[in-house]
Amino acid sequence: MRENSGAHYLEKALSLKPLLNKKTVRPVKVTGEGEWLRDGGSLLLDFGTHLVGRITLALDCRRDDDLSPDSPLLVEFKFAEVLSELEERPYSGGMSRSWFQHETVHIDNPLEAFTLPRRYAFRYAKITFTANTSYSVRYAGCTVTAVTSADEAAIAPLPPQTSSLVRKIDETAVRTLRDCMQEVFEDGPKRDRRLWLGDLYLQARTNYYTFGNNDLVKRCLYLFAGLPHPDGLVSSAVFHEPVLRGQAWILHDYALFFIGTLADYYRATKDVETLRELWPVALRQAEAVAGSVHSDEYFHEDESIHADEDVHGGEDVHTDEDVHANADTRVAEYLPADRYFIDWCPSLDKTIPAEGVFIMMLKEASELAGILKRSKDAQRLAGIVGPGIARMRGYFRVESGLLVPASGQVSVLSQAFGVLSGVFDKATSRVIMKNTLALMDGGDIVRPVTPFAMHFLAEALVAADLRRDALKLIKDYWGGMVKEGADCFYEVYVPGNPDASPYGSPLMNSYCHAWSCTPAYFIRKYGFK
Ligand code: RAM
Repeated sequence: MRENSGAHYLEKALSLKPLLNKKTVRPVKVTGEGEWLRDGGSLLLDFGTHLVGRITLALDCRRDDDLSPDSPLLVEFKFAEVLSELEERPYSGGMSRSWFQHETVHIDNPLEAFTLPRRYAFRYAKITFTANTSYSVRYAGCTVTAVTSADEAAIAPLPPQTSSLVRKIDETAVRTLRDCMQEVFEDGPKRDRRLWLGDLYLQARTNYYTFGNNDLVKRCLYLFAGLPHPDGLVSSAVFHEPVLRGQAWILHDYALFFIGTLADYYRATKDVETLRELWPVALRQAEAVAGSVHSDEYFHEDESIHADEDVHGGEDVHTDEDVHANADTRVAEYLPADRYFIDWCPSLDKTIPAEGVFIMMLKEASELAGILKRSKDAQRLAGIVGPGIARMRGYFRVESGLLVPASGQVSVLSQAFGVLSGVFDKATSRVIMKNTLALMDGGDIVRPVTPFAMHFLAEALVAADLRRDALKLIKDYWGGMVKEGADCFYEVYVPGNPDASPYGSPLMNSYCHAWSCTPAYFIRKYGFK
């Protein structure tokens, strides 16, 4: 089998499948305990914190004539990560309602303990005995076999001076990551229970400072490498069960994050063998994404966002010479930003964030090429990234000290990814981020809606040497969820708007979401207290 073939990559991935650690957990509170129930009577179990696992329920039965049950028991289970998921609300969103954690089962022998076969993610379980049985049932006990591939013993204690809020944020972040670590790094154990590359990029970074399960990162990289699209781009997500396959979607930021994930993996492990094996996949992502910038197929003059139309005033640093200086092939004037995820914010102009991710990841690729002494690849990458750097410079407006695309939109994420691209010097980066914070404090600026995107804002603050502001952001934003009683960090969080959802209903949102776990990374890497 060839070293770089898909089959070889998949074989490696399968050999790294982790064993799951199991723990038995019981509810801390059972509402309805001691009551005899039937005909719509219900129990509410609270496990005290978030869990992922299978539930086993035991019941006592009573029939007036003291004979054993004469019909099956019909039981409806509703699992919820947060209590509001138990509210009865209409749902008309596009995402399948089969994601709701609802299960109705017939139990033929209610005298025997019953285990639901499917895994659920929850803190609460509402159990309703819906049928008009001739007998009643009473709670007799419940256990959950909680599963994770994370080793909780690996978590180092925080320094004693750490404040209680930071401690709580860290604990919530670590729990979020723990419950998303299963046979792969899942995005959310409720939904999508799938390995997404953008989520992996942030989970893996946090993992190095917490559970240190490097082989799980390696497994996930090999899974993506083993399931490429015909053009060599990796899928944005992999389903590892019930059938192993790559998802049809390609997102360019996610494909590029393959490079960043590999670079971080190498820095954490110095595993040069894996780096060498996966290098062709990493390089392909850079080339294929850059190729789509240049490609005629995608270049429609009338639809393009002309980066330089609006920013060509005298004050701009951008010149056509800059744009073409390093190009080794024909250069289009824009990145197809609609192929980038970046955030669920619907009104976001993604031009600058897309450019930022492109530059960040191409720089990572150049570093890896240097480590592998692949000078031709390094040269090629420098040629590819050059025009992007020139375009990024062109977005800076001297008069406002902000990065603005042709649409004129001022967004937090344009500033964050602009700074993270490393194109601007420290002083300019500080100006950009200070201006961003000022606008976020009551001004008019398009804000991120996911902790995924907020991560990059925090990282940009650190990159601009504004660590105090990064800590304040973590305390305000992720601390906001903690103060609202979160056990894990949510997929989407817009302070003051609990109904925010990309799926038409917060019922569909995941409340333990991988991409939200990065406070533990910041707290532990930078010693935030
Ligand atoms: C959603 C999930 C996942 C994310 C993708 C882009 O389905 O939240 O975590 O990576 O969107």
